[in-house]
Amino acid sequence: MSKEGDLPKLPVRKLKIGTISISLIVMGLSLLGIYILWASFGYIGPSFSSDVLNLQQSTLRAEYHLPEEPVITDPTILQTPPSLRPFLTDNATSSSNATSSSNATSSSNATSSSNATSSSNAAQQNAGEVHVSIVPNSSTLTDDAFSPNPVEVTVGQSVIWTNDDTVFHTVTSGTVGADDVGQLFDSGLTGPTALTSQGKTFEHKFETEGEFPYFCMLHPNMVGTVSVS
Ligand SMILES: [Cu+2]
Repeated sequence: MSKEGDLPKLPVRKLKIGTISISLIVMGLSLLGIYILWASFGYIGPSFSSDVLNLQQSTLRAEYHLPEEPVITDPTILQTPPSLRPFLTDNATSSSNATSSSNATSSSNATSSSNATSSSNAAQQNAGEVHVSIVPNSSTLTDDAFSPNPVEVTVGQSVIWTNDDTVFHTVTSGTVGADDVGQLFDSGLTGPTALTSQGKTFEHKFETEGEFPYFCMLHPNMVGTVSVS
């Protein structure tokens, strides 16, 4: 036992000290090199978070032909976490009382008229406007998310979309990925026409004949058509 233990000890210890000291020197020189580079050039990488995320946003928006990121100025929306913004109620979003009351009246009008839509479409066309409902749970639907679909109007008539769902939707002209998305009409992601919550309405007057497809930017599976004759 003692012979075996005594003999190999000396060379092993010498080898270990050599390896460790070389490692320490290499590590020290590396750190010194990094420090010299940092001291002479400073930080030269991308400043993460905002810069990189903004770049990603604009690149992806360009790739999918989405409009520029909207600048949100409404303090109520800014103070709400993005994930909760679809659930903003009319009371919460109303920075002015006037908007909430007008929303309330328009929603009551819309519900009564959407009931009427099924019974008499002709009566509504006389009024110069046609109502389309964004039906409840429409985020899971496709060409039945908007009712009626396709909606038929004559030149000069307006279509009024009412969000009868409880989540945020958009009514955006064009088809997903097309170059002209939102050019004809777009309820948008912010602003007074944004269909952020139940009862909100968006109106567009159709001045030319044609078939006008539209969709929801937040749920591109939701598609509809306005047929103008
Ligand atoms: Cu939607």
